[in-house]
Amino acid sequence: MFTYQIEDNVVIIDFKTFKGYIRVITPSIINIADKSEIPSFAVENKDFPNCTFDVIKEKDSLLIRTNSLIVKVSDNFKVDFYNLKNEEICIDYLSENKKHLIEVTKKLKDDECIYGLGDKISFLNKRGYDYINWNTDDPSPHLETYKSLYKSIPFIICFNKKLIYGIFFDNHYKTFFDLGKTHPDYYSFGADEGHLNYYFIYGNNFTEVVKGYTFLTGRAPLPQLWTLGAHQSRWSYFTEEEVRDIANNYRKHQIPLDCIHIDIDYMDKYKVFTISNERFPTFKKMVDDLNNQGIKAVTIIDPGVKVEEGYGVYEEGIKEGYFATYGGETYVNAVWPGDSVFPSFISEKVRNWWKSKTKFLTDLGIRGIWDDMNEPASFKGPLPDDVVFPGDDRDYLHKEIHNVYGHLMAKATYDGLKEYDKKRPFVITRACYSGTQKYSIVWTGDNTSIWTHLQFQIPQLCTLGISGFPYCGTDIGGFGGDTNKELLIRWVEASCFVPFFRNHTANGTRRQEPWQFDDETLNIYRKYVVLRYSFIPYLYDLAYEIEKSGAPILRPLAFHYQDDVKTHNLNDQYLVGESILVAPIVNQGQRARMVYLPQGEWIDYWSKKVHKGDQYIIKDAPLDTLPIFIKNNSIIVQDPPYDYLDPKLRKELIIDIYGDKAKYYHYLDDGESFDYKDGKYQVYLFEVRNSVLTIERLRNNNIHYDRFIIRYKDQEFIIEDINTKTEIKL
Ligand code: MIG
Repeated sequence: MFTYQIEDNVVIIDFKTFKGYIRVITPSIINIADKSEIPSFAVENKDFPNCTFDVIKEKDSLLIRTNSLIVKVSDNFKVDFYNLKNEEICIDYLSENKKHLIEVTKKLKDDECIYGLGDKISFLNKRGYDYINWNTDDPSPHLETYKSLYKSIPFIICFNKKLIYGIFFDNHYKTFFDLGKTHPDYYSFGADEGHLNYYFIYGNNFTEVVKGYTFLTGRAPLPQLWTLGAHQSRWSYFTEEEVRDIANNYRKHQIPLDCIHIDIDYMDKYKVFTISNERFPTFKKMVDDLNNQGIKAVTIIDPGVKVEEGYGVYEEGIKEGYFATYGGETYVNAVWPGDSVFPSFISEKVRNWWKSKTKFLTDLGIRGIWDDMNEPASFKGPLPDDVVFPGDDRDYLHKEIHNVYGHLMAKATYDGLKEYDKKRPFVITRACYSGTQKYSIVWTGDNTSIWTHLQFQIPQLCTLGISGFPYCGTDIGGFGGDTNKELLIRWVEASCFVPFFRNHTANGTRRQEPWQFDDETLNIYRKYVVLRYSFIPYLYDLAYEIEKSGAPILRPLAFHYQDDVKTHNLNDQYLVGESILVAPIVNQGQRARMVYLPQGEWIDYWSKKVHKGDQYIIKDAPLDTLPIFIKNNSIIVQDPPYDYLDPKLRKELIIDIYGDKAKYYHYLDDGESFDYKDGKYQVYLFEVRNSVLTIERLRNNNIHYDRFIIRYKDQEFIIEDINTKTEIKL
């Protein structure tokens, strides 16, 4: 039998041979650990407010009771969770045959689903599969059989139609999740190094669990408005002329565009923070000209620094001891520049140095940085586990920081852009850990131009969203291999609402800019980019919401309809916020599909036909049609058409009313600076009731539109945005 003591919000339990620590973070978030202070890369802010709880000693167990949970602790550190009605939420199973040094096994209910784990290629429900978190760059086509991808996000959400909770296993060594594969009634997670350190996150619904997880690991900050626009990329646009040509073609074909990404070949011999003068003789002028066309430029940066005498970045790093070492020598592996060395981002000194380097790019007008290869990837075999990364306090081994290498690089990049670009930093990273969302958005790495990858985009992006990464996207059209007309069209349609919208493809593949096929492709491509731009205010409102609740932009249907089991395994539809349901075509040759409409009423965006929910319908979807449904009794805000997203041009807003009773908050700010943190933003309340629309500014300041265009049934009204509560008879 054990003894215990309470210190602030921690119950320390002495099991004689070891101690267990149960920290009550909030009434519904409990931390279970084998040590009192465990450093974390994900949970940066540990100043949790005090929270009251009772501890009751029973015969064989200890009950910790909060306002929403009962935690029951028994011998051998068995920890069970009950709600206040004494229903089992999550029950430990003390397994005799553990596979890992640290391992926790929990019971699964019959109808329980498991979502989560970030970018892994799979359907939404991962029950029955096992995974490994070890950031991996594997260039062959990613399939369901993959155990690891680029990202490590050791967070799962377990739910059935009544109960829901999350588990965040904050261990950044290699971690293992067996989600009912070995035994159908149990799941387990573990590691062979680091600590037992997990958080149990309870909630009444998905929203609360994701809110709890992002309360711990942080929320993706509000992005600049333009980053939600369309991006075009290719590995690579090799010359200045090629980049200009892309911009001109977009403008010529009247397809909105906000950003061009410049891949590795802009550098001189792949040396980071250099420019090839041969291929980009007037790089800055090119970037300025793009800016004048309303197009931002983003450059890729890899962590590997070329070994070359006389190359400043290399020489400085060597002189200061900033690179990883092995056997006392600087560790060398090969990446794009050939022999390369790896900055030790675990050191703040190194991060500050890297941060200072980003000025080279911002001085050239670059507005965002794309961090690639930061698993870290290497061409001459993986880095040995015991490569040393010098830190400020001690040395760290590769196996310890592998999964946070991308996280730390992204953080340094974020700090650089914040200081030199001065706007809300736009960083894109391939590798990351839980919590990286505070610094960077993500894309899913090297997918392939195959229908399977278009199909997986939906569960993959929905999963990233509920795992803390709302700003995510895949390479539209597919990266590896040649795309084709139909695949590209369906990919653009399926991505119409995807937060990070970028067409990108690999070196040597068929070109896939919108005009590379025929007029039909061009027209449909344009139709969906234009449509996306019209929904930008709605997406930006969701972005504002993310800072407050962590609720993602793309949501699996179970997010809002957990009590409806028909949503639990729905992998080919998603919600955008609460009011838009999208059901893309993700199969070749398909021209109609079944759509599940959950409870309520849903209005076909194209035909305006009203459908009852709680049923499956068949929707025709010729090549140019993306099935979109709007939840009845919603207000959808939209923009008039723009070629690019300049917040200064935004003078009018479209208020599109569906149904007769709706309430909607709309957010407006300068779209780029941090001024909103000082209160420089507006929130409007739009409300429809009894055939009257009320418009009200909730904040007393001078931030506003010039006019509103109101659409209701077949009517359209234009009214001025005035600073008093206005009532409009519909
Ligand atoms: O080894 O920079 O995922 O988006 O185009 C390939 C070239 C390196 C991998 C990235 C991809 C990028 C490519 N990079």
